Amino acid sequence: MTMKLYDGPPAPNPLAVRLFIAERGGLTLDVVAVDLIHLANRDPAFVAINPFGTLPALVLDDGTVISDIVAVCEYLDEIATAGETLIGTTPAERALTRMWTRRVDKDIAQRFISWWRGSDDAIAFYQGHRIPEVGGRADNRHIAEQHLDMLDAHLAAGDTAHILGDRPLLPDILLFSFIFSMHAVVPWLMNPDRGHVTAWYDRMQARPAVQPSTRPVTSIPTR
Ligand SMILES: N[C@@H](CCC(=O)N[C@@H](CS)C(=O)NCC(=O)O)C(=O)O
Repeated sequence: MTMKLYDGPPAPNPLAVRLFIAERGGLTLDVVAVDLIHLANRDPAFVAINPFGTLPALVLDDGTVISDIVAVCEYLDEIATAGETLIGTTPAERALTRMWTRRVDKDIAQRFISWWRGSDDAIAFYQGHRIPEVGGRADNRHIAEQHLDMLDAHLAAGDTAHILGDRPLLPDILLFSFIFSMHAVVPWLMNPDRGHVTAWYDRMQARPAVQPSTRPVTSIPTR
């Protein structure tokens, strides 16, 4: 029996995990695609697996369920049998990765996701499943934009291709996946005035792992 990843293309959280797996290498998983567009993830059969009803969810050989993408990625990073860590090799590297992962997730990605969840389209889509996030939309946008500006300044100051150096790590993968999946419905997200963020996004998009990760797969073999 191998681990099973319950996946939900084309949404941002599942994409982040697929892209992480592709960039990390050294992992073997079965992938079960759940029809998120028709909210099959809210059916009793899936809620019995992940009581939160969200995707993705990683089910380990002993039945343990991990359903938060940062926890899933950190777990996979530790068990991979080849490739290079995307978290860090020293305590300081790991601390910086976790610091930036938390920043880009909490202050950028979750802010624009909350902004979108307050839109009429999202409210209609999630009706009965998620509490509509109609309050604080302007603040969510403001905070996301402020932190995108700070990321732009960080990329400019560091003169590095990615958030923590020349290689994309978990914070790059997480933020890229969210922007890639959502920028069409969050029109203020990719402001050309943030030239360093735009250049970073383009570099991420050009990576060979991106295109295959955006398509549904049924298994992810060892590399
Ligand atoms: N904290 C969870 C959030 C996962 C999440 O919200 N996934 C979205 C897809 S991007 C989802 O399942 N949406 C469908 C729903 O809530 O019914 C994680 O990190 O994996």
